[in-house]
Amino acid sequence: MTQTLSQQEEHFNRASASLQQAISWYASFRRHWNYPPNNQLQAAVRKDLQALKAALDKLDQKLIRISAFGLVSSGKSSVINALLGQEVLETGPLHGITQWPKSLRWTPASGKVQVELIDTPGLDEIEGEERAKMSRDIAQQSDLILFVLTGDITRTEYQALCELRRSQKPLILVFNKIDLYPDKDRQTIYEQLQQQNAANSEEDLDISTNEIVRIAAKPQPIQVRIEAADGTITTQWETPSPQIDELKEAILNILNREGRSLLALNALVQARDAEANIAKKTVEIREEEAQELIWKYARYKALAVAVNPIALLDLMGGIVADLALIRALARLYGLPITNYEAGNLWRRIIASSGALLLGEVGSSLILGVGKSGAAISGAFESPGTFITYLTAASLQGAIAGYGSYVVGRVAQVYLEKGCTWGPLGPSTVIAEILSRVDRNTIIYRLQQELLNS
Ligand SMILES: Nc1nc2c(ncn2[C@@H]2O[C@H](COP(=O)(O)OP(=O)(O)OP(=O)(O)O)[C@@H](O)[C@H]2O)c(=O)[nH]1
Ligand SMILES: [Mg+2]
Repeated sequence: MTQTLSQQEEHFNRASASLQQAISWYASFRRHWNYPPNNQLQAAVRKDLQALKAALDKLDQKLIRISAFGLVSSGKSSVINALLGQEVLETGPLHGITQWPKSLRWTPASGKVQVELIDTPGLDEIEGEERAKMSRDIAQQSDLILFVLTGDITRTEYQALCELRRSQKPLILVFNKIDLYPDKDRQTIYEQLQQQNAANSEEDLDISTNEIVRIAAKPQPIQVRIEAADGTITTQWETPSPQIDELKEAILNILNREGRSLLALNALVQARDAEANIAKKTVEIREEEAQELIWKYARYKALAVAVNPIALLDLMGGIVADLALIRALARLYGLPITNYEAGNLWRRIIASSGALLLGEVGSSLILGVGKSGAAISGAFESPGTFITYLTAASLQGAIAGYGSYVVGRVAQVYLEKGCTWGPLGPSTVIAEILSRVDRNTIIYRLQQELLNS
């Protein structure tokens, strides 16, 4: 338990540190964001920057979001009222009482975290895509999902549940209105779910018995017979008190066991998504400038390599040019990148693209020597040797330029996807790039341009 607690603490602190870093990073990112100033870009990422801040605020406040989903009239609002211990939300037998998501604060008995309970409209209330999007958004922002059902699970519920399951959030299946089916125990419910699973071969819900709770959030009044001392019998309607303990216990268990880690994880996921969005929009909006930049560096490098007769200088100059290109791209995107990071990125690009860029290095040496040889033997003395020189030089230049082009494209995608330095490694990026880039065309283009210049 202590172990878990300290682990939770560690997750929490790491998440907090990571989010703080991201925010200070993007704060300066915004200040340096004038390359030249781009209002369109600033407007495009404003929401993501806010999301980043909101994620940190939520983490700081130790605020856990629990949302209730289910079909209309399954008792979602009643469940939240029962947890709060007061009738705050409107409930009723008519379909569609709750029309918009509503959130309420709840301080559970443990008092360690604050909870925000989110009530949602019935999943079958709002139509189609809009419904799906709303529940996806809310689920995405939640740390724990309560799925409220009554008795047998319907096909619509099953599908909605599968979709919510995909959000990878902890989930509790809340079987409400148990006063109407008191004999159905947890095991029976579980077995019925298994049958549904078997009938739906495409997707497996993978629910365990301890994710199932049985409650009566707002039991119907029952008729009570009262026998007076004189023997007269009267009947009276009495409303039993809600049975909500199983759910409270399940929630508290989850909060104690993994509340802080859940918080940390969700904050990180939100931050990652926000950062990925920022990077994506930045790259999109800067695409044309980036293309120009990459092309410019590729051309310079190709030209420099082609005219320079010394092989070793080719290589060194090439590396310097690639590093400069990586830095220029990072600057264009407003991503802080140090020399060290640029060097690292370059090395990783070279390592991952292996054969391709080794070809550049290899040809640089071979052709470079050929070029040097041609230079020494007086390439400019006869038109024949000069043409040999020019062909070797332009081919080598083209390959070098192509290398730059690849480095540029890879760096571009890497800066976009890897700016969160997430799990997406450069090898994946390389494969992606190389599947898109037509090597021959670029070499051809560079060669043509060199020969024409
Ligand atoms: N018998 C019984 N009825 C319940 C229970 N909980 C809620 N109800 C009734 O079910 C009906 C719907 O409850 P709500 O809480 O409004 O359901 P909801 O899911 O929020 O419904 P919408 O907002 O319309 O989607 C109301 O008439 C409640 O009184 C329960 O535990 N037992
Ligand atoms: Mg409701």
